[in-house]
Amino acid sequence: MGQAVESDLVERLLDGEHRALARVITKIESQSPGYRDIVSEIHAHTGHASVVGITGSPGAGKSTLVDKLAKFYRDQGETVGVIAVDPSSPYTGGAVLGDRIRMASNVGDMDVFFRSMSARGQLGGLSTATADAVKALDAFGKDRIIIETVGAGQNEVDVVKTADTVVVLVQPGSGDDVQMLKAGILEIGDVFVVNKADMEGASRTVAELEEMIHLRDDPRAKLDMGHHGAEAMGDHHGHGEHTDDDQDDEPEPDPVWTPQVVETIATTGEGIDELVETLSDHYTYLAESGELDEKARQRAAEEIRQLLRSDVNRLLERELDDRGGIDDFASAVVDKETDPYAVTEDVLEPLRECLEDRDD
Ligand SMILES: Nc1nc2c(ncn2[C@@H]2O[C@H](COP(=O)(O)OP(=O)(O)OP(=O)(O)O)[C@@H](O)[C@H]2O)c(=O)[nH]1
Ligand SMILES: [Mg+2]
Repeated sequence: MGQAVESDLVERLLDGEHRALARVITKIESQSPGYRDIVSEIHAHTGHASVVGITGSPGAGKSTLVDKLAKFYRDQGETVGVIAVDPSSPYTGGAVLGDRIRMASNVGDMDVFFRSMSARGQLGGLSTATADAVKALDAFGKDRIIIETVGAGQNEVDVVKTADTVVVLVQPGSGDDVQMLKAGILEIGDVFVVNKADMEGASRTVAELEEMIHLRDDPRAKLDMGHHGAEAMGDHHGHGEHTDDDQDDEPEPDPVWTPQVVETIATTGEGIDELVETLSDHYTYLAESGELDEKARQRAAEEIRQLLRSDVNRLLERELDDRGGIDDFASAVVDKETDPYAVTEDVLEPLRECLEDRDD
């Protein structure tokens, strides 16, 4: 019976019914019974959308930029789905956020489907839920999917990594922002956007970013930093002099992507067309270099690992409960009746035996 309801929901989603799409994402977000069957069913219908992840510090202008991007794509006749992921707000369990209708410029235009999702307690749960929601939008038939998430912690990195292209939004003037990028986000940014280019310090921020990208992509530049000696001699481009304009005439032996820096004023839409073009260039690069497929494989591997971890964890919790809960074990450890290694050995024994038997 439940199965039939789910299949019907999937069918309606595939038929392009927005209400079904919203319900599926709600089920994914709340991990309500049957959501796994739904995601399993829609999986075969995915793989058509291009997915952009946008991250950056609070108030950098992500939502404003996403609105403009969505509008741009809509004006080109493409359909758009937006998921705003908020890793900081704790999931309240059961209470589900309604679809946020935020985009003033796009209200009533259901081809821009907007949805917010909040964090769940368990580790990695949010990136899995995001990936599943992306699948729902993809299977529905959205051409463009945009994921917006605030911040630069591991959670956000994981969330944004579910995208094909990662955009990091920076606002000018705060050197802190650029410093913050060193912690993980710089490595995964394909396109850096200096938004609020109408404000002071934008060109300086652009220069700082380009410098960091240069150091990241040219190991020799790093060597120069370490030893001001022999290695630097053969280096024909000293760090700090790198400009983006002269890279067109450098033929590359392998297709490599050098992260681009784009300036925008999200409030007026200035620079959006350049951003769209850069995103398109990156997508072309991904497709032609084979990285698109490679990324898909890596994502699938990560999804499998994540699910295995959480499912094994659940089995272990159940096993612990069956054995009277962890408190008794803990007390026994404190009372020196046993120790954590021995407990672990004991609890896992049946599993280990089972796997070893199968190997024989
Ligand atoms: N001057 C100027 N202000 C901007 C620009 N882009 C966005 N803003 C303003 O910056 C503020 C924050 O914009 P949002 O789009 O909400 O920023 P956000 O990154 O989504 O913020 P959070 O989701 O809260 O992290 C708003 O008041 C915007 O109007 C810009 O290019 N120039
Ligand atoms: Mg926002």
